[in-house]
Amino acid sequence: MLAALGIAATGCASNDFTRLGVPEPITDQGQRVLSLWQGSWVAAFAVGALVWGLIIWTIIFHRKRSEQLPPQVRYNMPIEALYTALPIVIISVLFYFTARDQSVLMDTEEPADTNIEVVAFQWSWQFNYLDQSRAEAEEEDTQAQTQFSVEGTPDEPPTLVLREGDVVHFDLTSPDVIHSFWVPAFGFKMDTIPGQDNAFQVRVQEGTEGEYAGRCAELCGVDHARMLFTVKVLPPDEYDDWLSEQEEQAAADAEQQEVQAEQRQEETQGPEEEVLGEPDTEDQEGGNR
Ligand SMILES: [Cu+2]
Repeated sequence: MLAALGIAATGCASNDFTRLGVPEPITDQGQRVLSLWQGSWVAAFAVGALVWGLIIWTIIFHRKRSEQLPPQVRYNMPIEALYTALPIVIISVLFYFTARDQSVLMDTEEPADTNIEVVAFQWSWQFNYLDQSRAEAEEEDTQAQTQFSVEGTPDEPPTLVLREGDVVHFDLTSPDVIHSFWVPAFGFKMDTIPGQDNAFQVRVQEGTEGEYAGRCAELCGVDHARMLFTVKVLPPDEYDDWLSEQEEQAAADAEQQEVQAEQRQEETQGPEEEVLGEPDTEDQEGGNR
C-alpha cells in the first residue's frame, strides 16, 4: 500500500488527489514546493501506517488473557531510546529537505528576463516593470527605473502579465502596512514589508498560458479581502505585443506630462519670475506610491 501511495504521490500523473490540495504549479519553484509537500505526506502516511499497525497488532494479539497482572516494569530502556531517537530522525529528515528547498526557492542569483516591483498598498496592487532589479541597481550604484506600471484599485483589480518561460524577479515593497504577495499557482507567498527589501524569483514554465488568481495573504485592514489581482501568462509573441503596447503608452504619457509641466511653468512664470518649489512631487522615488 505504501509503495503504491509513494508511486501515486511522486509519479508522473499530477491530479487533484496526488497534489493533496495544492493547486497545479506554473513555476519551477512551485513544482519543487509541490514535491516537498507530497514527500512530507508520504513520510507522514508511512509513520501513520506504522503506528496504526502497531496499535492494531497490540489490540488483537495482546488482549487480556487472565486475571494475572503482567510483569510491572519502571522503564524499558530500548523502547525509551527508540521514542527519543525516532522523532529526532523524522524531524532531521523533514528539516533537511525543507532547508534544501528553501535555499533554492530564496535564490535570486539567476539573471532575470523580467524585473517587477510589486507595491502592495491599502487596498490594491501596483506592478512596476523595472529595467533592472533593485539589487542590480544597488550594485551599480543607480536606481532601478520604472518602464511602465500597472495599477489596480479595489474595484478594478490589476493584472500581472508574465511571459511563458521567463525568469521573473519580484521586488516587494509596501508604503503603508504589511501585506503578503500570494499567487497560489506559484506555491509561494512573501510579505511586503514597509522599509524592508524582500525579493524572490520564479521561472514560469512552458505551456502555462492562462489566468491565475492572486491575492493578499496578510490581514491588512478593512478592505484586505478586496486585494485581489490576476496573473496572466502569455506566450512569447503575445507578451511582446503587450509589452510594446505598454511601452508606447508609457512614452505617450511621459510626453503629455512634459507638455503639461511646460504649460504650467509658462502660466506660473509671470512677470515677477517667482521661484517655485518642485512643481511635481508625484514622480519622486521612481514612481513608487
Ligand atoms: Cu493587503
